[in-house]
Amino acid sequence: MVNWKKLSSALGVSLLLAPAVSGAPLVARGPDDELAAIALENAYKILDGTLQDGSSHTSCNRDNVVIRKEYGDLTTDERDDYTKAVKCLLNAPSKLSSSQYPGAKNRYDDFVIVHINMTHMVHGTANFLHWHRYYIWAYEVALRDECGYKGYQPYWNWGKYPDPLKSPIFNGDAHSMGGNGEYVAHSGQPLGMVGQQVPAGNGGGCVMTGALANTTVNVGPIAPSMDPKIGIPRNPRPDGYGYNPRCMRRDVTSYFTSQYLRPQDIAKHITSSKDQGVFQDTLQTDTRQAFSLHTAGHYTIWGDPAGDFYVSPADPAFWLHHGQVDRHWWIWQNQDPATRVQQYMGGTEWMVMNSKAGKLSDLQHLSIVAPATTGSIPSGQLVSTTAGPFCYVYQ
Ligand SMILES: *[C@@H]1O[C@H](CO)[C@@H](O)[C@H](O)[C@H]1NC(C)=O
Ligand SMILES: *[C@@H]1O[C@H](CO)[C@@H](O)[C@H](O)[C@H]1NC(C)=O
Ligand SMILES: [Cu+2]
Repeated sequence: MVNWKKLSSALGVSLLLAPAVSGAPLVARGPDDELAAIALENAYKILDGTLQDGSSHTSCNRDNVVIRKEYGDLTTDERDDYTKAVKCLLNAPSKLSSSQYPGAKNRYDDFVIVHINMTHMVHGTANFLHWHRYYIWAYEVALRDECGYKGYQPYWNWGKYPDPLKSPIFNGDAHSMGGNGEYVAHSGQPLGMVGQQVPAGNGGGCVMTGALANTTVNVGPIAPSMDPKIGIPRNPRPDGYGYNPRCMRRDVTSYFTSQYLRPQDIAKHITSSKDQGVFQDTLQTDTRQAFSLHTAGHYTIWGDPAGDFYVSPADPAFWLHHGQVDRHWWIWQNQDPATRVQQYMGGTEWMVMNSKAGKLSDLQHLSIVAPATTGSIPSGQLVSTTAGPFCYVYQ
């Protein structure tokens, strides 16, 4: 028998065993994976009732809890099932009014439009993580209930792929989420007010490879971040809801993964604060020294719509990135669930100083994409992934 413990310490890595119920042992790759293993252990203790997080876990238990996996840990058949379901949403009819939202051409667009509509109320606010957790779950529900998907929402572990173009997510093979865009000459773009710049890579054009090749984006742009000389057409309406069909573009590079999304960057962010307010602010705020994890993930994909603050969910890779944002929060929460899960801090409007403080009783809305069984739901029901409407953990 192989002595894994000896072997792994000889290799300079530590081996962590996940709880038996979750199946295969998890070989830790970095400090972020060790934190993830602690989170999973604590999440199971909560389900067993041997650890409390302040939520009541009425219907979720060890037998029915769902495991969300990393995209690269899915089999190629599972990846195909996922991209097939995404394409199904892209081809299903919209439920929105075509006079109010002329760009809503399919069910997938409904999700994009809800995000556009709520952008100012769900970013830089107390509910940023809660609302997006609910939003991603609603998308998973739609893939399953409306498109027959049998799996669960996968995520993109930022630290796992030093070069995202070699990852099963962006490598452009038939099982990927689509590859890089084709090369077009373009320049980098300054980002925000921090004096940093997104450098131009070898893409920038339409995504022509992988399962999601030739995806059409119908709404926006609203806050385009690509070089204007590429000539991406403007939306016919100032609110961005007009019909503006164009190819999905990407410019995927390792610029962000190589310096801001490494395992040690991820682990450092998780361990840097016990305070929900500090955690969510630093997750989203770029400084002169470093891009935040949230920003770095978005601009690793870049292009149009992924580089557009409002319209970014129109690139199907959005859900893998924000799945990881949700997982990152889950890992942080589950380092010490008793003190972290019920914390709620921050305002209710983006970039508005002294906007009304958020409360756990604030209702979170998903409009036309809310699952019929949940509707609008208070943030206090969205704090735990194994309480309220949720019953999942991350592996
Ligand atoms: C957009 O926001 C307004 C105001 O909050 C709301 O009444 C409307 O239903 C929203 N539309 C969609 C499609 O979510
Ligand atoms: C994408 O569209 C191009 C041009 O219309 C076509 O040649 C190509 O076969 C399409 N690729 C896929 C995977 O659908
Ligand atoms: Cu968002």
